Amino acid sequence: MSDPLLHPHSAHWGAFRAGFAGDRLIIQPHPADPDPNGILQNFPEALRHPARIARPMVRRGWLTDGPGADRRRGRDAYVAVPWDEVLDRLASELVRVRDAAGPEGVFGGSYGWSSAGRFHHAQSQVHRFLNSAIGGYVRSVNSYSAGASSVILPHIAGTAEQIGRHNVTWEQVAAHSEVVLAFGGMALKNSMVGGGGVSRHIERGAMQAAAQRGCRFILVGPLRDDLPEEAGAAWLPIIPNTDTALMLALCHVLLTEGLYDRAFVERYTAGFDRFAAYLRSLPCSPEWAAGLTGIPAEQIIALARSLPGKRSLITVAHGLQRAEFGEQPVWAGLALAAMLGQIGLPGGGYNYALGALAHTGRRQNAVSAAALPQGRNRCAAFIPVARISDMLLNPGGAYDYNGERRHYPAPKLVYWAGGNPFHHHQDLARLSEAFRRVETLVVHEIAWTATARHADIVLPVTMTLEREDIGSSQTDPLMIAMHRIAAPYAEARDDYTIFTALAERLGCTETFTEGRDARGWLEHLYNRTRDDLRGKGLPAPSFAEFWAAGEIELPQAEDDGGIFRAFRDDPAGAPLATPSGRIELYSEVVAGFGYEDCPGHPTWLPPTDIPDATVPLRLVANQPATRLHSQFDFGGHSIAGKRRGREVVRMHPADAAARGIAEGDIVRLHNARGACLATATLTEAVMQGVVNLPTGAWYDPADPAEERPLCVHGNPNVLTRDVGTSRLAQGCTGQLTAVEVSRFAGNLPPIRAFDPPMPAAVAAE
Ligand SMILES: Nc1nc2c(c(=O)[nH]1)N[C@H]1C(S)=C(S)[C@@H](COP(=O)(O)OP(=O)(O)OC[C@H]3O[C@@H](n4cnc5c(=O)[nH]c(N)nc54)[C@H](O)[C@@H]3O)O[C@H]1N2
Ligand SMILES: Nc1nc2c(c(=O)[nH]1)N[C@H]1C(S)=C(S)[C@@H](COP(=O)(O)OP(=O)(O)OC[C@H]3O[C@@H](n4cnc5c(=O)[nH]c(N)nc54)[C@H](O)[C@@H]3O)O[C@H]1N2
Ligand SMILES: [Mo]
Repeated sequence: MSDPLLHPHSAHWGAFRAGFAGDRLIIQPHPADPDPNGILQNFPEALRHPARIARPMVRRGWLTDGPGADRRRGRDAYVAVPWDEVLDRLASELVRVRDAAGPEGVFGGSYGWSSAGRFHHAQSQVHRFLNSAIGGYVRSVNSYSAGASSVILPHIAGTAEQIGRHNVTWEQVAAHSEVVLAFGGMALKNSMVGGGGVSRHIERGAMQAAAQRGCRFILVGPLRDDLPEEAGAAWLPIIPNTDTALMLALCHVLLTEGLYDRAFVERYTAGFDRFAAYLRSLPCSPEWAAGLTGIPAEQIIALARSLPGKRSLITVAHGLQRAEFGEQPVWAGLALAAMLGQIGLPGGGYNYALGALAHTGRRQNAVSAAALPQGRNRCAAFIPVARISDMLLNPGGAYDYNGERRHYPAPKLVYWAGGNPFHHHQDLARLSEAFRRVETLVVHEIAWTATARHADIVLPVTMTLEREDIGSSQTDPLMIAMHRIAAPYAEARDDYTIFTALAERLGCTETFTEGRDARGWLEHLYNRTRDDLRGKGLPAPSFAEFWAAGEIELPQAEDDGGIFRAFRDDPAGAPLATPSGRIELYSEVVAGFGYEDCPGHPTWLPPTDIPDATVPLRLVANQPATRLHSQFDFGGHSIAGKRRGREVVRMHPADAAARGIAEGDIVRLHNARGACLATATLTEAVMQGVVNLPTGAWYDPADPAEERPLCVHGNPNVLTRDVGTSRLAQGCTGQLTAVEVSRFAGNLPPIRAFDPPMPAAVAAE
């Protein structure tokens, strides 16, 4: 370490070194990072921000009336309770629920990104604890990221993991791609982030190198900046949620003009005839698609004709499938790539979600990454992750999922550590209502998120800088020894310390801790990687050496193209794990489910959540550039991106003019589900008819007593719909919805998102 003041650490948004100059926290990106991420600069102000939770707190209503449904959740006062007492109370409550209902009584899905350290990873900790203490918990499956794709892709090609993360690499793009047709783009703001950490941000350089070599990038999407300037992309603005129509029209041109790769289709796909019959019968002509997408027919034809015979790569962003019928663009994009015949070639074919995260487009490590074992969950019950409100509001209710008719479980207690449902979920007024139905809500948090403000028991946890850990992911070549940089805030404890204390009270200490303290676990987790290194005959430093060095470089596997390359090279020997062993352009299995909202081949399904006279604009609620989701929204970098204290909504100057909105005005975004305030900025980087308000501003209800309160800070999830993508996947559809935007003329309500809730003693009765 060159600077003795600075110590190694890592976050999902980058590896770095940190330390104090006096009482000022200094954060320096890892010296090997060619393109460091500004999000790192959220740390200095966040560390000791008053939004941090200082001590254990119990909601007054729960303390006085005990567990049970309670309409005061979300607007109640909190009482500070000493650690020992709060742990005793929580332990008895867990015993009560376990005895009454067993593991089915606890919802422990606890979706969320937590922090980068692999040992203190809160979601792994809570799962391990619930498995040890209760024998399991009701879990959630899939993700908000890839809700639709993770269910459809295995039916038609391979797992989302295989198609998204072990496929075409940035090295291949830089060296081989001739055309990259990027649906939803590959915004650098997104690939800046990777779970477990990222030491080198390589995407900008790779796209620049490809463009300089002559590769043509085409961005299909509503926002011009979804590809970096370095890509020199041509922008094809498209009406959101109409990409499937464009893809089908491109396929139609390839089909009717005989431009598609017949040999590839015959050898590597199944069901082409049925798909082709559909293309012809609708017909999915360029003129038809022009009417839906807003892209002129001549442009569609020219684009289709420009693709064959080149090393083309089709990418489809996660964002496209986080919408109504989100399965379709994922499948139609694959069909288009199949007809172009480049799948499995270096830099060519189909890469779902390339550039969505820093994990994609990279080589895999040749040794295992650190991960905390979670134990065994004996409870079979689960929900698709984005059906949380449905489950809580409708316990026992029936729903469809991936060919099954299922029923929602009926948990009594909900335990959340490392996630923020008031960030990630849709229709937040409905989510509030859902959380009011549970008997007990327990939340471990760093800071007073809206989720914590709904909880009955709020336990303050350390943030990453306040503890030691190991930063590691399956695609990053550096494993980081995350040194402790600062002392814990106030009474905050590590999640592991909290769960250990609960395990003692529940009589499962040995199962949960296996006799190790945190340092002991770090060494244990590290030794797995070390054994792999030894097994490969590579230098394998001891834990003490690793810790002193601050990092270790891991060997990476060959850039082998993953399952598509293997399949192309040897279709009989390395078939895909689909029923036909091929890319399925028609799926008997999916067709057999009989879902009208996800038929047996890529299909144009007209979206229903579309503009009308009252909500004439399309809202794109995408990932924020200045933070990871809601994490450290109160940090300096995130705050600097706001204006007048509110999140910024971008809109086209013509849409603003039509509404009398000027640059910097406070506006109200509204629809039938709710409303929020934001500060308007006018830009032609957003296509006309679209407004862009990213996620992540902390939910800040003006009056939490109202049924559908106004969020004064700019959280778009008060507007989005809580509806699944289809009966197949039931994925999150939060990316898009229809809204109106109006100039806000009233008195500006104050922003209180980052003020801690009032202590009970001084709260108004
Ligand atoms: N409208 C709309 N909504 C979306 C999306 C969208 O595109 N549009 N995108 C969705 C996507 S892809 C995702 S992945 C989700 C993300 O949703 P989340 O993953 O829930 O969002 P985060 O803000 O990362 O939440 C992590 C929480 O963990 C806390 N935390 C961090 N470290 C620790 C720790 O060590 N211990 C504990 N106990 N807590 C910790 C943080 O303070 C934070 O509150 O949002 C989804 N929501
Ligand atoms: N800085 C930062 N980076 C992040 C995150 C973060 O919170 N902050 N979150 C991380 C996570 S967990 C994930 S899963 C990934 C998410 O990766 P994505 O889901 O791909 O990211 P988004 O920014 O939500 O969406 C990408 C783009 O899709 C475009 N889009 C939306 N709808 C449509 C459509 O109908 N058609 C077309 N053609 N384009 C459309 C939008 O313009 C949007 O900017 O990002 C990761 N990276
Ligand atoms: Mo995500």
